Amino acid sequence: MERNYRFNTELYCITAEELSMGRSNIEVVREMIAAGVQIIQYREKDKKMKDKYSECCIIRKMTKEAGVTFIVNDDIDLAMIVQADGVHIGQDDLPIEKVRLLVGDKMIIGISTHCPAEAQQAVLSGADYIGVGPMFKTATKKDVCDPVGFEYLEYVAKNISIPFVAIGGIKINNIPEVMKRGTQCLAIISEITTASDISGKINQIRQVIKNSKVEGK
Ligand code: TZP
Ligand code: MG
Repeated sequence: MERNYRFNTELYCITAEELSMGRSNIEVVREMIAAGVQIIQYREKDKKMKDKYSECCIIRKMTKEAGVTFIVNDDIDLAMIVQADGVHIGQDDLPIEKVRLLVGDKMIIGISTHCPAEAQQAVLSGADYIGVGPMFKTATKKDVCDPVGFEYLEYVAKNISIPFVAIGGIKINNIPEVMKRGTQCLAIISEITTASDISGKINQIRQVIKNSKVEGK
């Protein structure tokens, strides 16, 4: 099933209002869109559902107008009701086959994975992409496990047929080592949301990604 989204992008941006230097999720998303980001995930652990709903309605409108893929983290109902392009779930959430029954054929389903067995299971279950991480220690996610190791990223790059994004503690200075392991797309939160100049930071990240690709050849 060919879903209507672009994964031929090297940067997957995720919101984190508590790490956004006083800016709202909406302001941060506006800057991400202005910088040309093609995939944005709404991730918000602390707000009430009705507030998440209001924000997602606005972000859905903004992303739709800009042709940006919009993914909602955790909340399948919220993703459906705001007509997001996709939902991102974790290993402890509903089984992907059941999520697919809810969201239908058109919606993207992404799932976080930490080892080869989880990646294989995600493919078998019909995930559209997987998250691979955390690559490094990160304070952004509260219940995070230890870094999964570059071997797992290399395993995914060699053996997994669906798109994947490396995530967790990715910063300007460690992008080259992650890119070297064969990832095409980086999911980054705090390095971008904490930047005083978000679009400047995104451009800098793009430049490092580009240079890493050249070095890796
Ligand atoms: N999943 C695995 S690590 C992580 C998530 C959501 C947090 C990534 O945030 P940061 O700030 O890029 O380390
Ligand atoms: Mg989750």
